[in-house]
Amino acid sequence: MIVTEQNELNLTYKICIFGDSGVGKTTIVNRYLTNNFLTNIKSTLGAAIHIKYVDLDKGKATLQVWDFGGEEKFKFLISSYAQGASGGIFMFDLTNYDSLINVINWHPEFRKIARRVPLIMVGSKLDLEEKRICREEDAIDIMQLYKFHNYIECSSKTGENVELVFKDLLLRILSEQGYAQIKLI
Ligand SMILES: Nc1nc2c(ncn2[C@@H]2O[C@H](COP(=O)(O)OP(=O)(O)O)[C@@H](O)[C@H]2O)c(=O)[nH]1
Ligand SMILES: [Mg+2]
Repeated sequence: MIVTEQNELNLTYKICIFGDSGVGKTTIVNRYLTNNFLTNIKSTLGAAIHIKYVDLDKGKATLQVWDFGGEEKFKFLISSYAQGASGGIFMFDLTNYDSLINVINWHPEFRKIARRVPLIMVGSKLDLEEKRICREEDAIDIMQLYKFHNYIECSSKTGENVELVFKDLLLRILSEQGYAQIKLI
């Protein structure tokens, strides 16, 4: 934590996004950062790191958003990426049941390193209603069983709940770090 001369907080947090290739990790980060919807993004190699500044009532938070390349062959890198993480987003595609099951497979690696940090589960592509396969009840069961802190469904195409995903996680991180009274503006 850094307190500036004006007595304002400047908090920096690392947030990691995991999930199968194609669930929409890079797209949600782009939507959150730029408010654009991108198609045909190349599969992310390793991880890409993005920065987002969020205004707080008593200063600002700098979010380092780590977009993890979701391919199986990069799974061994999870533990190194998890180092120093303040929170995690585990994403699956509501139209792809395997991607939901893989949330269960991905998260123990992360938990080993970042034990107590808030983790939220995110169901993506909410706009593809007619192709939806994963039921909300199934996702909530997994959330409860594996002790995720929340479950949110969103669409990077329409933008629905995209801000909420990051706000919810940031508020949980702030609370975990002893800043429960801080508000986002
Ligand atoms: N319809 C729809 N397509 C999406 C959404 N989010 C991502 N996509 C598409 O899904 C594909 C994979 O997205 P990408 O962000 O590259 O997935 P990643 O491998 O998890 O980073 C791309 O063609 C995106 O345009 C969404 O909310 N709705
Ligand atoms: Mg990607």
